[in-house]
Amino acid sequence: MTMRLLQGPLSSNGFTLEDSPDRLGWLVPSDPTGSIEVLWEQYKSQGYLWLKGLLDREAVLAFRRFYFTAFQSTGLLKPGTDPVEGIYSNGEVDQIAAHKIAVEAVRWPEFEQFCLSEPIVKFYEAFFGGDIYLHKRKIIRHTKPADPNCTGGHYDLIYLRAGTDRLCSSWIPLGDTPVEMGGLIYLEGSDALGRKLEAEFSAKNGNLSPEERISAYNQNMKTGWISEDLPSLAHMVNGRWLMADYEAGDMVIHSPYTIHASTVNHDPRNRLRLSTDIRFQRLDDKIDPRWINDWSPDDKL
Ligand SMILES: O=C(O)CCC(=O)C(=O)O
Repeated sequence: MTMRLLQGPLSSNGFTLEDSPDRLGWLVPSDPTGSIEVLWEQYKSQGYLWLKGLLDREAVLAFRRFYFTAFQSTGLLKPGTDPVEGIYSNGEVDQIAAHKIAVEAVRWPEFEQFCLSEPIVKFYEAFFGGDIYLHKRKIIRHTKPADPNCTGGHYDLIYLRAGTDRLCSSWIPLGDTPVEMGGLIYLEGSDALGRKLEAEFSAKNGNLSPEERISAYNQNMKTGWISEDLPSLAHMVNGRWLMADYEAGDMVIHSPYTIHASTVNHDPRNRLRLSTDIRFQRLDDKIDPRWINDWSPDDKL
């Protein structure tokens, strides 16, 4: 892949990422049509797979259009612009209406169809070697330009520890998402660190009630995030945050122990970042019962 200069510093929750080759790098793309054995090897060694062009670009953009069209009456989008562009209005948004649509969106049959579209299902059936299960709790996020609040550094098992750890998260950019738009970044080689942290948390959580023990917000974890201070996390492991210029049609999968986060959307065209994150596992593995319902803002996960 071609390296390029960033258009400005990357920041997340008030912390600026160090722009040095020791601290910042690029995700390695994978060919989704490659052999499953090779993809498994890559997944095990990297903790993620950036599956270039797995999905039909037009289908992804059609869903982006469908999603933002639903928000048109809320003031979220710049008047007179095509919803597929997702250009933020910078104006007043009817928060109550927008919230209602966001809650409905994760329940739309069109969203479920998108998540279970053929390329995704076929990929996971081959990857898991059998019948698969899509967690009902599915998330769609839109991120406004310049919003300083980002996803802090975490690994997903913190929220999913009442089921199997043989699961994969899919992060799907719903539209082109160059680095400047604040897509997901990954702490290189962090699957091993996630496993170590989880073992430490399990030991600490041993004396808590069963309900508390699996909670991401118990006394030993507080927020579920390991840290908002992404530069310090990179220093701690003497490693790099890996970023990518995602395109509509890409899907990244990551292990439940791989540490990831997001950065501020600094898109020069003022586009909203739109993405979904959904989780798959083998049908016959244990399913975390807290994830069998649609996402809702108060589901405490
Ligand atoms: O999109 C984001 O900001 C966070 C997504 C995430 O944490 C995930 O895919 O597991």
